[in-house]
Amino acid sequence: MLLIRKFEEKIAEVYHTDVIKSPVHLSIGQEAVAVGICDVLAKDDIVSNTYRCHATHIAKGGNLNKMMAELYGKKDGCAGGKAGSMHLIDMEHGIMGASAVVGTTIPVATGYSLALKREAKKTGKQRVLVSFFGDGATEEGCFSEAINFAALHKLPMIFLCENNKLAIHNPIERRQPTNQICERIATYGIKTYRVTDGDIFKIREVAENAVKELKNNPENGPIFIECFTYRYREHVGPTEDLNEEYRDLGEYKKWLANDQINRLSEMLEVEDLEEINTQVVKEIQDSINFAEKSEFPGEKELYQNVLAPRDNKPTEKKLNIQHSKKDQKLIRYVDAIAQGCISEMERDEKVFVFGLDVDDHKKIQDSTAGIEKFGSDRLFGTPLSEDAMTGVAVGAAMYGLRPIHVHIRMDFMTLAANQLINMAAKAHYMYNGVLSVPLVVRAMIGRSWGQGAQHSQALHSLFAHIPGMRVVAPSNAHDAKGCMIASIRDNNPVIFMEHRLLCNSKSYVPTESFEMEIGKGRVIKEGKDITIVAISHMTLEATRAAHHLESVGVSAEVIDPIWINPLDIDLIKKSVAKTGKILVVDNGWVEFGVSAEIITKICEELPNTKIQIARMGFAPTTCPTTRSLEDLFYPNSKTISNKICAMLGREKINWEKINVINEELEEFKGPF
Ligand SMILES: Cc1ncc(C[n+]2csc(CCOP(=O)(O)OP(=O)(O)O)c2C)c(N)n1
Repeated sequence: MLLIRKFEEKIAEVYHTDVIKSPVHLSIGQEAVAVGICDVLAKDDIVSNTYRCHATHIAKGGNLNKMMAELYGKKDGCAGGKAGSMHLIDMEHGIMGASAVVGTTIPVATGYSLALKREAKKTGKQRVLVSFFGDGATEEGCFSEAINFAALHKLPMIFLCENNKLAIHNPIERRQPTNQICERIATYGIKTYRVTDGDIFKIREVAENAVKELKNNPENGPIFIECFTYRYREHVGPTEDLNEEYRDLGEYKKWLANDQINRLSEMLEVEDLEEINTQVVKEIQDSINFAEKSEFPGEKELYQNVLAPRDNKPTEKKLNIQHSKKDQKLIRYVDAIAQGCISEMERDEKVFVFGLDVDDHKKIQDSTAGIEKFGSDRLFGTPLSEDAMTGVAVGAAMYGLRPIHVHIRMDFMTLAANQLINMAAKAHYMYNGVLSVPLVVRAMIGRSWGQGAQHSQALHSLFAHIPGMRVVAPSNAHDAKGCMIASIRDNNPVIFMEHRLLCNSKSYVPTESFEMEIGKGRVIKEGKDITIVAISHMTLEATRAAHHLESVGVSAEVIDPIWINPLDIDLIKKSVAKTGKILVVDNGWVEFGVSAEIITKICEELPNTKIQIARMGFAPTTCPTTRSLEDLFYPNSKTISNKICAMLGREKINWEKINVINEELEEFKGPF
C-alpha cells in the first residue's frame, strides 16, 4: 500500500514538470481496495482495470519500471508509450489492458472469464478474474448486460465496484435513485458483499472467501463485491480539490481519519516501517531512473502494431487458385458460410460461434446449420446485449479464442460501436502488440420487403475508416467460404458483411478448405471502355449492367474488390490505367464513403493520367420502406447502365425494353 501511495505522490510531484504528458487518475486514498483484493490472488489470476489503475497494477505485481516508463511515454514502457496511464497493461502479471471509456472493460473481462472457465475444463485448475470499476460504471448499460451474461453462464469472476461515490464531480446521489447497488445486483441471483468502512482486513477477508469459493466451486460465480472508499485528489491530475463544491468535506475528514496506510503504519515497529519506506523510495527512484533513461518512440514505432501478424502462413496448397469443377459443389452463400465455419471449427477448437438466435431452428438463414454438432460451448445464443456481447467476444479473443459473433442486421452493430471501435480495433496498437483480437463479426445487411430505415444499413465505410479493423464483403458463395476461413485465421477484428439478398445465391465452391487472400479483389468481367468497381450485392447489378452495355457495344470491366479494407487498389489501378474511366457503385451511401476513398486513391496513384470519375450508391436519404421508393433508393443494372452511357457521351437508351431478371430480388418474399 505504501508503494502505491508513494508512487502516486511521486507522480503528483513530477507532474508539474511536464515529464508526464498524459492524463493521470490518481487513487490516493483508495489503495486498500486494490491491495485487499490482489493480496489473495495468485500470479496467474487476472485483474481487469479502469483508467484509475495504478493501485491495482502495482498491487497485482505489475512491473514498476515499465509502468513508470509508460507514464513518461517511453519506448520501454509496458506499451511502448502508446498507452499512457489510462491503458496500462502487464499480461505477464495477469493485468489486462485498462480502458479510458467507462464500463468498457467489464464485458471484456467477462469474455476473458468465459475463456478461463473453458480452460479449467481442460486443465482442472480454475483461475479467477477480478474486474475493477467505479460506481459510475454501474450506470452504464454494458455493466448490466455483462452481469446478466456472467450470471447466466456462471462465470468464475468477481465484479469489484470501488464506490468512491463520485464520478468526476458528480456525487452518487445525483446519479442513482438509491444507494443499493448490491441489492440491485443480487436480483441477478448472484452473491453480493459490501464493505462500507474501507477496512483492509475486512476487504481481504471478503476477497479471500470469494476467491476460494470461485476456485472450489466455479459454478457459484460470479460474485459481486462493493467496497466503499474515497479519493483524496482531483478526478484527473495531480492536485487536491478539497474545497470544490462537489466535495463533502465531512466525508473526506472521516476517510482521512480512517486512512488505512496510517492505520497499518501505526501497527508496525518504527524500524520496520523505516525499512519498508526506504525500500519503497528506492523502488520508485529506480523506476524513474529507468523511465528517464529510456528513449521516446519514433516514426518507426508510430506505424508498428496497427495490425497483428498471422500466426502462420496459409497452408492449403490450393490457395486462391482455380479449382476444377469436380472438386467443387454448387451451393448457397449461407451454406458456404456454414462450411467455412465448420471446417475451421474442426481444425481449431478455439473457434466458436455465438450471437442472438444463432442456435434456434432458423439457424440465421441456415448459415449456422451443422455447427450444433460442436456442442453448446461452441455454438450458443446470447441475451439481447449487442454491446456487452461484443465485449465478451473481444475478451475471449484477447485470451486467444477465436469468436465469430453474428448480427442478424448490421444496424444493430451501432449498439456495439464502442467495443468495436474503441476496443477491438485499437487493442493491438494501444497495448503495443501485447495482445491481439482475432474476432470475426458477421453482419447481415437487409434489403427488400420493407426492411426500411433500421434493418437495411450497410456500415462498411464507417468501420473501414478505423485503423486496426478489416472489412470484407464477399458477393458470392465461393468467396464467402474462402473469406470466412481467412477471416477466422486472421489475428485482427474482421467485419464480415453479408447481403441478405445473397443468402440463397449459388456458386461453385471447393468442397475442401481454402482461403481467399486478404486484400485481394478480382476482375469479374473483363472490358476496355470503363472500369466499374462494385461492392457486395452491387457486384450482381454491375455485372448485369455490363451485359446490357455489351448489347450496345460498350465494353465494361467489372471489379469486385471483395475486401473493403485492405483494398486491392493495385487491381483497380491496373484496370483504370487501361480504361481511363471509373464508376464506383457502392452498396452504401455515396458521401464520405468507400467510393470517395477508391476514387481518391486512384487519382493519387495515377497522377498523370486523365481519368473520368463517377460514383453511385444509395440515395442520400434514409432507406424508405415502401417498395416504390425503395426501388428508387438503390442503384440497379439500368441506372448503372444509364450512368455509364452518360459518362461515355452516349445517347440515353431505353433500357425498359430489356428484360432484366433479378432473381434474388424477386425470390425474396420476407418477412425477414
Ligand atoms: C463512456 C464514458 N462516458 C464518460 C466518460 C467521462 N468520464 C471519465 S471518468 C468518469 C467518471 C467515472 O466514475 P466512476 O466509474 O465512479 O469511476 P472513478 O472515476 O470514480 O474511479 C467519466 C464520466 C468516459 N470516460 N467514458
